[in-house]
Amino acid sequence: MIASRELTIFEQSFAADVQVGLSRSGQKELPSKYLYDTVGSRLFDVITALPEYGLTRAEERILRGHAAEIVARLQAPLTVAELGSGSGQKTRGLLEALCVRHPTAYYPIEISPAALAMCRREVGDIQAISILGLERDYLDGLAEVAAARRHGKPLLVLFLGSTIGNFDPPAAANFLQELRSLLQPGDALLLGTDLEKPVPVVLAAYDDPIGVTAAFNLNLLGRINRELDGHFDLAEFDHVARFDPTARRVEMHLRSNRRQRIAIEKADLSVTFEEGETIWTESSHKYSLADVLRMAQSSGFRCEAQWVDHEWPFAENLWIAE
Ligand code: AVI
Repeated sequence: MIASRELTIFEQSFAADVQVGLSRSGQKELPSKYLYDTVGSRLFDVITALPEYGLTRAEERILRGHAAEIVARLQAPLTVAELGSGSGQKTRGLLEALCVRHPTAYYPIEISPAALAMCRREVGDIQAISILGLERDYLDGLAEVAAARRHGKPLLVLFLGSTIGNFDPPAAANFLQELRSLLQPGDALLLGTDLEKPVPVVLAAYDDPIGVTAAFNLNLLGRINRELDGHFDLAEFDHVARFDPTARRVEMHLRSNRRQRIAIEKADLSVTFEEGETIWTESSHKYSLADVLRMAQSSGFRCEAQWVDHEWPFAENLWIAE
């Protein structure tokens, strides 16, 4: 039971997730969504600029190089909803190409108000765009956009950056099916997926030599200290990136470098870590092009086109709701 006195609703669910995840009898886990507080979001932005992390640049190359071609395959006019817009930087070229063709309403959907503000600054000067930011969970925000659609105007949903890879496969399948259920036949989804690549390349992307990804991961314990009165000593945990070849995913863990007991006051929890025991904090699945086609089919879409970056294997996939 978590003491609810003086906890905000957000703190209560954060505390409950921490309590469940760290009390597991086997592998301890924390949900990766908590990596993204203000500090974590800034660190993630730095990750996207690291030479070892080619994912974001690959997607930017595809969107820049093929914006006209992508737009030519879409109906006009349409409304754009972006799930997790981040700064809006990589979407800019695509939005420009859409707005040249037709005035376009753009709904960035983000739980972070700071990201929404950044996104408005980044794309607000595009001619003929109207921006309506929604501070919501992805599917709640999308449901709102879909409910407000006028005269059957088609929707383009953007889910970029291979964020789908942070869901485990059953959760990804559920998410895509729910997303599809909010759409009408003919609506489009542009989905970014990071592709399989040599294991050393993947591992370097999630364990960079200057330690930005380590800081991003450790910040989760810092956040528990700050927001839930935790007592983690960050120097007693190490960032670890592992590749699981069967699941085809890279995993981030935080490994306790000694036996220790940690109290987290607002989660009403005192938890023991053995030396070498880890907390699993994130998975990032890597796909084949065939995986993406299968996912489209099993969630009620057909894959209209795939654009692949060969410098950093990454695919931008245009799916049409059937
Ligand atoms: C947001 N997401 C797609 C990133 C990824 O590559 O899985 C998060 C990340 N974690 C560590 N580095 C980047």
